[in-house]
Amino acid sequence: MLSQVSPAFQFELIAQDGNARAGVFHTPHGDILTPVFAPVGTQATVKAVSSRQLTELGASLILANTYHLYLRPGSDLIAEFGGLHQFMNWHGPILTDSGGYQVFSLSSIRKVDEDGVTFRSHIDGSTHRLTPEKAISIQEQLGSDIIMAFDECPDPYDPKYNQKAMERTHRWAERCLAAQTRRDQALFGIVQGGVFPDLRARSAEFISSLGFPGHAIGGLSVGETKEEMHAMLEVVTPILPADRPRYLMGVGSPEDLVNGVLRGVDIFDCVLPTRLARHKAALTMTGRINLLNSVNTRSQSPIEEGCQCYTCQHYSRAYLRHMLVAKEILGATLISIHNLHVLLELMRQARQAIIEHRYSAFASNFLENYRLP
Ligand code: PRF
Ligand code: ZN
Repeated sequence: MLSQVSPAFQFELIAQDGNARAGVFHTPHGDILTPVFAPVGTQATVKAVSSRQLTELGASLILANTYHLYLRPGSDLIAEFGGLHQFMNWHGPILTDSGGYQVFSLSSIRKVDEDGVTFRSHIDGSTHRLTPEKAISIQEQLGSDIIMAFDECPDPYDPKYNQKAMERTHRWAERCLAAQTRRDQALFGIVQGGVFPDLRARSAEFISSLGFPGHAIGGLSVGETKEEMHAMLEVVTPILPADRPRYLMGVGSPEDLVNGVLRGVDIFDCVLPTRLARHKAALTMTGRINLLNSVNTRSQSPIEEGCQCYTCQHYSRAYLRHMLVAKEILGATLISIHNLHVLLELMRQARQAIIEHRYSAFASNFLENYRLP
Protein backbone atom coordinates (compact mmCIF):
# COMPACT_ATOMS: atom_id res chain seq x y z
CA MET A 1 0.00 0.00 0.00
CA LEU A 2 1.24 3.48 -0.79
CA SER A 3 1.79 5.79 2.13
CA GLN A 4 0.16 9.20 2.11
CA VAL A 5 2.41 11.88 0.60
CA SER A 6 2.80 15.02 2.73
CA PRO A 7 0.74 17.93 1.36
CA ALA A 8 3.98 19.97 1.31
CA PHE A 9 5.16 17.74 -1.56
CA GLN A 10 2.07 17.34 -3.71
CA PHE A 11 2.75 16.59 -7.35
CA GLU A 12 0.03 17.89 -9.64
CA LEU A 13 -0.14 16.50 -13.13
CA ILE A 14 -1.19 19.36 -15.38
CA ALA A 15 -1.11 17.65 -18.74
CA GLN A 16 -0.03 14.43 -20.37
CA ASP A 17 0.88 13.96 -24.03
CA GLY A 18 1.75 10.38 -24.89
CA ASN A 19 4.07 9.44 -22.01
CA ALA A 20 5.32 13.02 -21.61
CA ARG A 21 4.04 14.84 -18.55
CA ALA A 22 3.74 18.48 -17.45
CA GLY A 23 3.35 18.96 -13.72
CA VAL A 24 3.90 21.11 -10.66
CA PHE A 25 5.86 19.68 -7.75
CA HIS A 26 5.22 21.68 -4.59
CA THR A 27 8.06 21.92 -2.05
CA PRO A 28 8.54 23.95 1.13
CA HIS A 29 10.88 26.29 -0.81
CA GLY A 30 8.63 26.80 -3.82
CA ASP A 31 7.05 25.12 -6.80
CA ILE A 32 8.95 23.20 -9.43
CA LEU A 33 7.33 23.26 -12.86
CA THR A 34 8.10 19.97 -14.61
CA PRO A 35 9.69 18.75 -16.78
CA VAL A 36 12.66 20.51 -15.24
CA PHE A 37 16.42 20.63 -15.51
CA ALA A 38 18.27 21.06 -12.20
CA PRO A 39 21.67 22.81 -12.39
CA VAL A 40 24.31 20.98 -10.34
CA GLY A 41 25.90 22.72 -7.36
CA THR A 42 28.04 19.87 -6.07
CA GLN A 43 29.86 21.86 -3.38
CA ALA A 44 26.97 24.23 -2.57
CA THR A 45 27.79 26.33 -5.62
CA VAL A 46 26.74 26.00 -9.23
CA LYS A 47 30.28 26.59 -10.47
CA ALA A 48 30.90 30.19 -11.58
CA VAL A 49 27.20 31.16 -11.24
CA SER A 50 25.72 33.14 -8.32
CA SER A 51 22.32 32.43 -6.80
CA ARG A 52 21.08 35.77 -8.17
CA GLN A 53 22.12 34.68 -11.66
CA LEU A 54 20.37 31.31 -11.15
CA THR A 55 17.19 33.14 -10.20
CA GLU A 56 17.48 35.37 -13.28
CA LEU A 57 17.90 32.22 -15.38
CA GLY A 58 14.60 30.93 -14.03
CA ALA A 59 16.20 27.91 -12.34
CA SER A 60 13.79 26.40 -9.82
CA LEU A 61 15.56 23.33 -8.44
CA ILE A 62 19.29 22.89 -7.86
CA LEU A 63 21.26 19.84 -6.78
CA ALA A 64 24.00 19.48 -4.17
CA ASN A 65 26.04 16.49 -3.03
CA THR A 66 26.07 14.81 0.36
CA TYR A 67 29.46 13.22 -0.29
CA HIS A 68 31.26 16.51 -0.95
CA LEU A 69 29.53 18.59 1.71
CA TYR A 70 29.95 15.91 4.38
CA LEU A 71 33.70 15.85 3.71
CA ARG A 72 33.98 19.63 3.32
CA PRO A 73 32.93 21.88 5.07
CA GLY A 74 30.99 19.23 7.05
CA SER A 75 27.24 18.86 7.42
CA ASP A 76 27.41 19.87 11.10
CA LEU A 77 28.92 23.22 10.08
CA ILE A 78 26.15 23.74 7.48
CA ALA A 79 23.55 22.84 10.13
CA GLU A 80 24.97 25.64 12.33
CA PHE A 81 23.91 28.04 9.58
CA GLY A 82 20.38 26.66 9.58
CA GLY A 83 21.03 24.43 6.56
CA LEU A 84 22.11 24.62 2.96
CA HIS A 85 19.56 27.23 1.86
CA GLN A 86 20.95 29.81 4.29
CA PHE A 87 24.56 28.73 3.92
CA MET A 88 24.64 29.09 0.12
CA ASN A 89 21.99 31.82 -0.16
CA TRP A 90 19.72 29.79 -2.45
CA HIS A 91 16.16 29.98 -1.20
CA GLY A 92 14.52 27.84 -3.84
CA PRO A 93 14.16 24.03 -3.78
CA ILE A 94 17.33 21.96 -3.29
CA LEU A 95 17.82 18.25 -3.98
CA THR A 96 20.77 16.44 -2.41
CA ASP A 97 22.18 13.21 -3.75
CA SER A 98 22.88 10.62 -1.07
CA GLY A 99 26.59 10.11 -1.58
CA GLY A 100 26.47 6.50 -2.73
CA TYR A 101 27.20 7.28 -6.35
CA GLN A 102 29.97 9.76 -5.54
CA VAL A 103 31.68 7.31 -3.17
CA PHE A 104 31.89 4.87 -6.05
CA SER A 105 33.01 7.39 -8.65
CA LEU A 106 35.36 9.65 -6.62
CA SER A 107 36.84 8.07 -3.53
CA SER A 108 39.81 5.76 -3.58
CA ILE A 109 39.69 2.39 -1.78
CA ARG A 110 36.12 1.56 -0.91
CA LYS A 111 34.63 -1.51 0.67
CA VAL A 112 30.94 -2.25 0.35
CA ASP A 113 29.25 -4.54 2.80
CA GLU A 114 25.63 -5.13 3.77
CA ASP A 115 25.68 -2.29 6.28
CA GLY A 116 27.28 0.43 4.11
CA VAL A 117 30.46 1.65 2.42
CA THR A 118 33.87 2.47 3.85
CA PHE A 119 35.92 4.80 1.70
CA ARG A 120 38.84 7.19 1.66
CA SER A 121 38.29 10.86 0.98
CA HIS A 122 39.44 12.12 -2.42
CA ILE A 123 40.50 15.31 -0.61
CA ASP A 124 42.86 14.13 2.13
CA GLY A 125 42.75 10.33 2.13
CA SER A 126 40.98 10.15 5.49
CA THR A 127 38.75 7.13 6.10
CA HIS A 128 34.97 7.49 6.39
CA ARG A 129 31.89 5.32 6.43
CA LEU A 130 28.49 5.96 4.89
CA THR A 131 25.45 3.85 5.67
CA PRO A 132 21.83 4.39 4.67
CA GLU A 133 21.16 5.86 8.14
CA LYS A 134 24.19 8.16 7.96
CA ALA A 135 23.29 9.37 4.46
CA ILE A 136 19.80 10.31 5.69
CA SER A 137 21.10 11.98 8.83
CA ILE A 138 23.59 14.08 6.81
CA GLN A 139 20.85 15.11 4.38
CA GLU A 140 18.63 16.05 7.34
CA GLN A 141 21.44 18.29 8.62
CA LEU A 142 21.77 19.84 5.17
CA GLY A 143 18.03 20.55 5.15
CA SER A 144 17.50 20.06 1.42
CA ASP A 145 13.90 19.72 0.18
CA ILE A 146 14.40 16.46 -1.72
CA ILE A 147 16.75 13.86 -0.28
CA MET A 148 17.87 10.65 -1.96
CA ALA A 149 18.05 7.08 -0.74
CA PHE A 150 21.51 5.54 -0.38
CA ASP A 151 22.15 3.24 -3.33
CA GLU A 152 24.85 1.44 -5.23
CA CYS A 153 25.38 2.14 -8.92
CA PRO A 154 27.41 -0.72 -10.44
CA ASP A 155 28.90 -1.39 -13.87
CA PRO A 156 25.69 -1.63 -15.93
CA TYR A 157 26.80 -4.73 -17.85
CA ASP A 158 27.61 -7.17 -15.01
CA PRO A 159 24.42 -9.25 -14.53
CA LYS A 160 25.41 -11.08 -11.31
CA TYR A 161 26.73 -8.00 -9.61
CA ASN A 162 23.75 -5.90 -10.70
CA GLN A 163 21.34 -8.34 -9.14
CA LYS A 164 23.31 -8.37 -5.87
CA ALA A 165 23.72 -4.58 -5.80
CA MET A 166 20.07 -4.04 -6.70
CA GLU A 167 18.83 -6.30 -3.91
CA ARG A 168 21.11 -4.52 -1.44
CA THR A 169 19.91 -1.14 -2.76
CA HIS A 170 16.36 -2.32 -2.03
CA ARG A 171 17.23 -3.22 1.57
CA TRP A 172 19.02 0.11 1.92
CA ALA A 173 15.91 1.92 0.59
CA GLU A 174 13.84 0.41 3.41
CA ARG A 175 16.49 1.42 5.95
CA CYS A 176 16.51 4.99 4.55
CA LEU A 177 12.73 5.24 4.98
CA ALA A 178 13.00 3.95 8.55
CA ALA A 179 15.83 6.39 9.32
CA GLN A 180 13.98 9.50 8.14
CA THR A 181 12.91 11.76 11.03
CA ARG A 182 12.07 15.08 9.30
CA ARG A 183 8.71 15.39 7.55
CA ASP A 184 9.61 18.56 5.65
CA GLN A 185 11.85 16.66 3.23
CA ALA A 186 10.74 14.34 0.44
CA LEU A 187 12.80 11.13 0.32
CA PHE A 188 13.05 9.62 -3.17
CA GLY A 189 13.74 5.93 -3.76
CA ILE A 190 16.17 4.90 -6.50
CA VAL A 191 15.64 2.19 -9.13
CA GLN A 192 18.77 0.29 -10.24
CA GLY A 193 19.30 -2.85 -12.35
CA GLY A 194 21.89 -2.01 -15.02
CA VAL A 195 20.91 -2.75 -18.61
CA PHE A 196 18.79 -5.77 -17.61
CA PRO A 197 15.05 -5.37 -18.29
CA ASP A 198 14.04 -8.07 -15.77
CA LEU A 199 16.11 -6.47 -13.00
CA ARG A 200 14.84 -2.99 -13.89
CA ALA A 201 11.21 -4.17 -13.75
CA ARG A 202 11.76 -5.89 -10.39
CA SER A 203 13.51 -2.82 -9.03
CA ALA A 204 10.79 -0.43 -10.23
CA GLU A 205 8.11 -2.67 -8.70
CA PHE A 206 9.88 -3.04 -5.38
CA ILE A 207 10.85 0.63 -5.00
CA SER A 208 7.31 1.70 -6.02
CA SER A 209 5.82 -0.54 -3.34
CA LEU A 210 7.59 1.34 -0.53
CA GLY A 211 5.48 4.52 -0.78
CA PHE A 212 8.19 7.08 -1.60
CA PRO A 213 6.81 10.52 -2.60
CA GLY A 214 9.02 10.43 -5.71
CA HIS A 215 11.22 7.98 -7.61
CA ALA A 216 14.61 8.22 -9.23
CA ILE A 217 16.09 6.12 -11.99
CA GLY A 218 19.76 5.56 -11.22
CA GLY A 219 22.48 3.60 -12.93
CA LEU A 220 21.93 5.11 -16.37
CA SER A 221 24.24 7.28 -18.47
CA VAL A 222 27.12 5.32 -16.96
CA GLY A 223 28.57 3.82 -20.14
CA GLU A 224 25.60 2.05 -21.73
CA THR A 225 24.34 2.99 -25.21
CA LYS A 226 21.54 5.50 -25.77
CA GLU A 227 19.35 2.64 -27.06
CA GLU A 228 19.91 0.74 -23.82
CA MET A 229 19.11 3.82 -21.74
CA HIS A 230 15.87 4.39 -23.69
CA ALA A 231 14.92 0.72 -23.39
CA MET A 232 15.43 0.80 -19.58
CA LEU A 233 13.31 3.96 -19.30
CA GLU A 234 10.59 2.23 -21.30
CA VAL A 235 10.63 -0.68 -18.83
CA VAL A 236 10.73 1.45 -15.68
CA THR A 237 8.47 4.49 -16.18
CA PRO A 238 5.25 2.53 -16.86
CA ILE A 239 5.74 0.75 -13.52
CA LEU A 240 6.42 3.88 -11.44
CA PRO A 241 3.25 5.46 -10.00
CA ALA A 242 2.00 8.24 -12.29
CA ASP A 243 1.08 10.54 -9.42
CA ARG A 244 4.67 11.03 -8.24
CA PRO A 245 7.64 12.75 -9.87
CA ARG A 246 10.27 10.71 -11.72
CA TYR A 247 13.89 11.79 -11.67
CA LEU A 248 16.54 10.52 -14.10
CA MET A 249 19.81 10.96 -12.20
CA GLY A 250 22.83 12.60 -13.80
CA VAL A 251 21.26 13.02 -17.24
CA GLY A 252 22.07 14.83 -19.41
CA SER A 253 22.52 16.37 -22.78
CA PRO A 254 19.79 18.27 -24.66
CA GLU A 255 18.91 15.16 -26.70
CA ASP A 256 18.81 13.01 -23.53
CA LEU A 257 16.38 15.44 -21.91
CA VAL A 258 14.05 15.48 -24.92
CA ASN A 259 14.19 11.67 -25.11
CA GLY A 260 13.69 11.28 -21.36
CA VAL A 261 10.61 13.52 -21.32
CA LEU A 262 9.23 11.50 -24.24
CA ARG A 263 9.47 8.41 -21.99
CA GLY A 264 7.84 9.95 -18.93
CA VAL A 265 10.71 11.54 -16.95
CA ASP A 266 10.01 14.78 -15.03
CA ILE A 267 13.33 15.81 -13.44
CA PHE A 268 16.92 15.83 -14.75
CA ASP A 269 20.26 17.06 -13.47
CA CYS A 270 23.68 17.15 -15.05
CA VAL A 271 27.04 18.92 -14.76
CA LEU A 272 27.18 19.09 -18.57
CA PRO A 273 26.19 22.76 -19.15
CA THR A 274 28.54 24.16 -16.51
CA ARG A 275 31.35 21.67 -17.18
CA LEU A 276 31.25 22.31 -20.94
CA ALA A 277 31.34 26.05 -20.24
CA ARG A 278 34.58 25.65 -18.32
CA HIS A 279 35.94 23.59 -21.20
CA LYS A 280 35.13 26.36 -23.66
CA ALA A 281 32.13 24.76 -25.34
CA ALA A 282 28.68 26.26 -25.76
CA LEU A 283 25.43 24.35 -26.11
CA THR A 284 22.90 25.63 -28.60
CA MET A 285 19.46 24.41 -29.61
CA THR A 286 21.09 22.83 -32.67
CA GLY A 287 24.35 21.40 -31.30
CA ARG A 288 27.61 22.21 -29.51
CA ILE A 289 30.10 24.85 -30.61
CA ASN A 290 33.72 25.39 -29.62
CA LEU A 291 34.10 29.08 -28.88
CA LEU A 292 37.89 28.90 -29.25
CA ASN A 293 37.46 28.16 -32.96
CA SER A 294 39.20 30.89 -34.97
CA VAL A 295 35.98 31.61 -36.92
CA ASN A 296 34.85 33.37 -33.75
CA THR A 297 37.89 35.68 -33.47
CA ARG A 298 36.12 38.74 -34.94
CA SER A 299 32.53 37.51 -34.69
CA GLN A 300 30.08 40.15 -33.51
CA SER A 301 27.30 37.55 -33.24
CA PRO A 302 26.05 36.17 -29.95
CA ILE A 303 26.60 32.48 -29.15
CA GLU A 304 23.12 31.81 -30.53
CA GLU A 305 20.97 34.19 -32.60
CA GLY A 306 17.65 34.85 -30.90
CA CYS A 307 18.80 33.51 -27.51
CA GLN A 308 17.26 35.56 -24.70
CA CYS A 309 19.97 34.84 -22.11
CA TYR A 310 21.99 37.64 -20.46
CA THR A 311 25.17 36.53 -22.24
CA CYS A 312 23.69 36.51 -25.74
CA GLN A 313 21.89 39.80 -25.10
CA HIS A 314 25.14 41.59 -24.18
CA TYR A 315 28.26 39.79 -25.44
CA SER A 316 29.73 38.75 -28.78
CA ARG A 317 31.43 35.48 -29.61
CA ALA A 318 34.63 37.49 -30.17
CA TYR A 319 34.51 38.82 -26.60
CA LEU A 320 33.82 35.37 -25.13
CA ARG A 321 36.66 33.87 -27.18
CA HIS A 322 38.93 36.63 -25.89
CA MET A 323 37.97 35.75 -22.29
CA LEU A 324 38.92 32.13 -22.98
CA VAL A 325 42.21 32.92 -24.76
CA ALA A 326 43.20 35.40 -22.02
CA LYS A 327 42.08 32.90 -19.36
CA GLU A 328 39.73 35.44 -17.78
CA ILE A 329 37.32 33.83 -15.30
CA LEU A 330 34.32 35.88 -16.50
CA GLY A 331 34.32 33.61 -19.58
CA ALA A 332 33.26 30.61 -17.48
CA THR A 333 30.44 32.61 -15.88
CA LEU A 334 29.06 34.01 -19.13
CA ILE A 335 29.19 30.70 -21.00
CA SER A 336 27.68 28.85 -18.01
CA ILE A 337 24.80 31.32 -18.00
CA HIS A 338 24.14 30.66 -21.67
CA ASN A 339 24.49 26.86 -21.40
CA LEU A 340 22.17 26.68 -18.38
CA HIS A 341 19.67 28.89 -20.20
CA VAL A 342 19.61 26.44 -23.12
CA LEU A 343 18.61 23.46 -20.93
CA LEU A 344 16.21 25.45 -18.74
CA GLU A 345 14.58 26.97 -21.83
CA LEU A 346 14.44 23.58 -23.57
CA MET A 347 12.43 22.20 -20.62
CA ARG A 348 10.16 25.28 -20.57
CA GLN A 349 9.45 24.76 -24.28
CA ALA A 350 8.92 21.03 -23.75
CA ARG A 351 6.42 21.78 -20.97
CA GLN A 352 4.50 24.18 -23.19
CA ALA A 353 4.48 21.63 -26.01
CA ILE A 354 3.09 18.96 -23.63
CA ILE A 355 0.36 21.32 -22.42
CA GLU A 356 -0.54 22.04 -26.06
CA HIS A 357 -0.43 18.31 -26.93
CA ARG A 358 2.28 18.70 -29.57
CA TYR A 359 5.23 17.17 -27.71
CA SER A 360 5.85 14.37 -30.17
CA ALA A 361 6.25 16.87 -33.04
CA PHE A 362 8.36 19.12 -30.79
CA ALA A 363 10.66 16.21 -29.92
CA SER A 364 11.10 14.96 -33.50
CA ASN A 365 11.71 18.48 -34.74
CA PHE A 366 14.32 19.09 -32.02
CA LEU A 367 16.08 15.77 -32.58
CA GLU A 368 16.16 16.23 -36.36
CA ASN A 369 17.81 19.62 -36.07
CA TYR A 370 20.23 18.73 -33.28
CA ARG A 371 23.76 17.81 -34.47
CA LEU A 372 25.10 15.15 -32.10
CA PRO A 373 28.61 15.75 -30.75
N1 PRF B 1 22.71 6.95 -8.03
C1 PRF B 1 22.85 8.10 -7.30
N2 PRF B 1 23.24 9.25 -7.87
C2 PRF B 1 23.51 9.25 -9.19
C3 PRF B 1 23.38 8.10 -10.00
C4 PRF B 1 22.96 6.88 -9.39
O1 PRF B 1 22.81 5.82 -10.01
C5 PRF B 1 23.75 8.48 -11.30
C6 PRF B 1 23.79 7.64 -12.51
N3 PRF B 1 23.59 8.37 -13.71
C7 PRF B 1 24.07 9.84 -11.24
N4 PRF B 1 23.92 10.29 -9.97
N5 PRF B 1 22.59 8.09 -6.00
ZN1 ZN C 1 22.45 32.67 -24.84
